[in-house]
Amino acid sequence: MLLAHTAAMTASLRFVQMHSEDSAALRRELAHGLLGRPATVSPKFLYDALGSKLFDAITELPEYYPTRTERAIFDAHAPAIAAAAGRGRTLIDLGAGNCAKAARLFGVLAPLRYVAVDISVDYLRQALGSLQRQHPGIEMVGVGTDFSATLALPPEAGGGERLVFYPGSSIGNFTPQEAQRFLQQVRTVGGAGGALLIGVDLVKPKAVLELAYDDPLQVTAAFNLNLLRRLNALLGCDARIEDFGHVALFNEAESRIEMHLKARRALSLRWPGGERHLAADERIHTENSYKYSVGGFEQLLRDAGFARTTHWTDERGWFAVFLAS
Ligand code: AVJ
Repeated sequence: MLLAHTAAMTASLRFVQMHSEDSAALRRELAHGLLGRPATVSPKFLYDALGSKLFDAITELPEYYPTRTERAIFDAHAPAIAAAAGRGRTLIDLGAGNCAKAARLFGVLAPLRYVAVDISVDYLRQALGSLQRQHPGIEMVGVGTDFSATLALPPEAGGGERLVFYPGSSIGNFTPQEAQRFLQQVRTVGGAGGALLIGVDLVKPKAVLELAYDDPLQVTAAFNLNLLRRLNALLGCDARIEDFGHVALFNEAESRIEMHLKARRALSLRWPGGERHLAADERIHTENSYKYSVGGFEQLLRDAGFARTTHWTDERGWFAVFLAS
């Protein structure tokens, strides 16, 4: 009896891997970026097993305010957010990772189905497995796909009224133009009656921003420098960590934090089939993290076709959670 019951409860957990990583394409992408002026490496390469752990450590730093500020907003306004977002929907979690942020909202949102989307389905297996045991009444689907290029979901994601959840201000990695395109795709995926619940980091004094991305413990420096290990592993490059320094600066004209890896001396990066010379102090641009005003992000949502928007923020106005439909 107990066994049969358990089997029935775990029957609603499925996994779908949509894209599988093509290592030749990744090598081409990395070489192309290194040969650019300036040299670039996409921030998506920050998140291997070690990089994901370093990012988790960043979220614990006193200087890195976004994660805990967003959590405080969700905690303070959970009933209002749930009332506006609607209960009993299909909750689609973009960049779900360990699924913890969405799980905290299960109580108030009471989703019928939870669709966790991340780049690797393997990363989702463990988190969804234990989550399903805690919430046997929620149908769960893990989807492995790189949604940063194009957002498309498999039929397993199911229908129903969809609430797309995109927390953490990951939208900041897109340029505003890319962000608008992405939000249009979210609107399409959400369908008629769909809604978006999204966390957005706001503009604030430069010193606060720069400390959040260049912490004294140097965890963010390690997170950034880890890209060199990725270059070596994926491209067969010969980068030496000790030859580079971490740079984080707020570009006010573009309203974005930029991360760079700066060569401490003139050097050449070599890999099978390619080479890139860097002068002393020349930089590899590794990440943009755009910061919005409330009005600026509302405009972006409208431009993407969302008619109705609401938002919640913290006392300092450092971070905002938007609901758009
Ligand atoms: C995961 C993209 C939201 O931009 O704040 C943290 C990544 N980079 N510290 C951010 C990041 C350096 C983070 N996002």
